[in-house]
Amino acid sequence: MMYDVNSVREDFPILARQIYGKPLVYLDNGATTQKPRCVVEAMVDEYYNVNANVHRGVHFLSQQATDLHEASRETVRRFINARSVNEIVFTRGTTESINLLAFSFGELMVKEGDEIVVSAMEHHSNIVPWQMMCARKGAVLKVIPMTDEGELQLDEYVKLLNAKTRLVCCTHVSNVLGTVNPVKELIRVAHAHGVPVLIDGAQSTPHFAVDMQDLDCDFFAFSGHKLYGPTGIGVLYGKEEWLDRLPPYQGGGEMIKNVSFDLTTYNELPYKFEAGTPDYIASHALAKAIDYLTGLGMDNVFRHEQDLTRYAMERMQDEVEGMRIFGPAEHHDAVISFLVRDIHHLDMGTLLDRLGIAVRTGHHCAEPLMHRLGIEGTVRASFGLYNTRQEVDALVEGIKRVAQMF
Ligand code: C6P
Repeated sequence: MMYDVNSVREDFPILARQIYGKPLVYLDNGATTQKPRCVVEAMVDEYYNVNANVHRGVHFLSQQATDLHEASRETVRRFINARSVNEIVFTRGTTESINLLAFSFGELMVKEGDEIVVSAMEHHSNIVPWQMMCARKGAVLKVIPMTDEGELQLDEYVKLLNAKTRLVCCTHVSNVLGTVNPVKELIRVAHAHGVPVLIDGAQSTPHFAVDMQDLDCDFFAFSGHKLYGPTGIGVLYGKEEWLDRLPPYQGGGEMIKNVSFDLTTYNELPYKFEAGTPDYIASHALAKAIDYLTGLGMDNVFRHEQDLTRYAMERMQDEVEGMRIFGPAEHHDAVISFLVRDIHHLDMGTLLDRLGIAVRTGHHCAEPLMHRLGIEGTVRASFGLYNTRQEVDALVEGIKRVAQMF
């Protein structure tokens, strides 16, 4: 199938906007993606025509809303090829998914002196919840180091695993470097040591197909808003045998079977982890976003974005004097972090903005990675399925123009 990016763009009204009188060039997809019409319309339609609380009412609307919510869970299951809908927990996003796991896993599995392994290129949301849990339990955080090129050092990783290791937590794709980590290999090695693995899929799920049964990870977290879906919804995938054993994270309605002052029992999966009214409007709209993505074809999306990334990296490297691109040459996803000479990232970002080009600047919520690279921050262009080669051209010309001003 031909991928027609111009017709794809028509599904995203915001892309027609002008910024400071220039056409918007939106290259901040790593932070959040724009929404196709079908996603926004699904939300409006449900609020106007179906809205009622789920899992509670005998009345028609409540049942209809419940059916939509549970059908969305099945859509997510299919999207990541999980074995069962019991393995799909709706959360507010990647951050909440990881906090949920850090609490529940910590309660059940971690004691003083135990070790949790994370990588040098994690987002704060895959570091801080583990630090908090380690502080609570007296456990220790260990870090998989990386090379100067931005690839994890697998020989060092193997040496970190021992009888005290309880969990390995690693990002699938770095939100700063674009590195696609060899997570299947990380998981295989961890399992050989009897250690379960959490993969942070916030930056992989929007760009290529993921398969829980093929990866064989024990836990996987991602956000709806980076996946062309709404804000406020995300997913924690967990193998059923793990989720069955783990204690609940939050208490309240929905997550219980029976409550009395003497004894409270918990609901079955996945509801045990979903206290309170879920964002059933967002779950339905997330399913629409997934349908939209799978309709385009994840392989087509991947090929299109890889083409843009290669093209951008080549032009930036060849044409901009003093260009420094962070991250590996191979296994590089649709994220390009860079600095030009000694131009401050904030200056570059601000001046690109005046040209209508939206990029992100700063530490990208990965301060330990910045320390490792010996820098304060970068400028980051991140591509989505609606970006074009013309937009890459605008970026490169914009960078050149800013560079001339300094
Ligand atoms: N990264 C970025 O601009 P939330 O905020 O919960 O949806 O996602 C957190 C998160 C977790 N892991 C990775 C790898 C991420 O990239 C993010 C979010 C955004 O890079 C916002 S800081």
